[in-house]
Amino acid sequence: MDGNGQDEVIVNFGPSYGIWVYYNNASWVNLHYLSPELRVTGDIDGNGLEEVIIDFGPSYGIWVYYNNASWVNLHYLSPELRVTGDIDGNGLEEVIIDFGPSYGIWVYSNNTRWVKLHSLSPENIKTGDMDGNGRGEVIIDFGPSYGIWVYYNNSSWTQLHYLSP
Ligand SMILES: [Ca+2]
Ligand SMILES: [Ca+2]
Ligand SMILES: [Ca+2]
Ligand SMILES: [Ca+2]
Repeated sequence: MDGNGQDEVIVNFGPSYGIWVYYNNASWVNLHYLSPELRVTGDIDGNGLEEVIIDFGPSYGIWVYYNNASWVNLHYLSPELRVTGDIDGNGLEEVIIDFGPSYGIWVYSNNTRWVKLHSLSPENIKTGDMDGNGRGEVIIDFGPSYGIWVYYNNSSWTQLHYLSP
């Protein structure tokens, strides 16, 4: 989170204590008094410091803690699933969010704009650069009716398996 080469540990201690960060293998700092529902990290503005992306639930929506410094509201909805990954390979990580059956999957691309990825709400999402070209794949389990699909290199869909794992 502070870009010094030592990873922080982010811990949700529940409603009584909120969320805390163990910085640089040395000290605890309270990040927020609320106990969030879900969180991920990723460098979404590409400056070398990891952002913390937190879903505070239906009352608050999703917030980003940018560069170990400031909170910004990313979306008023509370998502069902989300992951990060640099799917266009430009050094800024995208945030990929399942907003549920009414909205489908959206990508917050390069810290600037929302792009719809798919109208279905999946069972699970992962990211990883499967073909090693620097652009991340999005691996999605769409459930028993559709199986697993991969969105390759920010450009094309391929079915990976007909079964839903
Ligand atoms: Ca650190
Ligand atoms: Ca950053
Ligand atoms: Ca990117
Ligand atoms: Ca790739």
